Amino acid sequence: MHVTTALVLCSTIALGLCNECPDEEWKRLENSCFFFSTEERSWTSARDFCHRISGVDAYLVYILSETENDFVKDRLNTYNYEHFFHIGATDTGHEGVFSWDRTSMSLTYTNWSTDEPNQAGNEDCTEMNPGTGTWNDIPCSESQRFVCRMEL
Ligand SMILES: [Ca+2]
Ligand SMILES: [Ca+2]
Repeated sequence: MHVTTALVLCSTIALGLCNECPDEEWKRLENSCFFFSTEERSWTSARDFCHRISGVDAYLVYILSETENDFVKDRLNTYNYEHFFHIGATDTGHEGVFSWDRTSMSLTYTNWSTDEPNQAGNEDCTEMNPGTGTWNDIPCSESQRFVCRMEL
């Protein structure tokens, strides 16, 4: 079922019946659903895509714990694994202070690679290394695959 169709249906029936991810393209961890793209977009375009795909409340992935980071990393490994993926951390608002696209809140959990974030050139967005699960700041214009997340 198409994502939008599933969401429209869910919005019209009792809330408790919709306590599932939109479709098989979304992978579930506890009460969150994760979408792993196979296309590449800039960070900003990926963010907008995540907002649009849900129709309501999906964002570039935010990661709040090692468990969540491991879940995302393991999924990246099952999809493809030369590809690095955008995650939702950005410091466009305040250089050097990263926050999540979803909340605009500072990161409580981080898994930066050694010597990252390093703002090499002009790096205000963040990718995950699918092999290690570690993060690196990169230019927001870089085209990458990406991960969206929504709450149930
Ligand atoms: Ca930066
Ligand atoms: Ca960097």
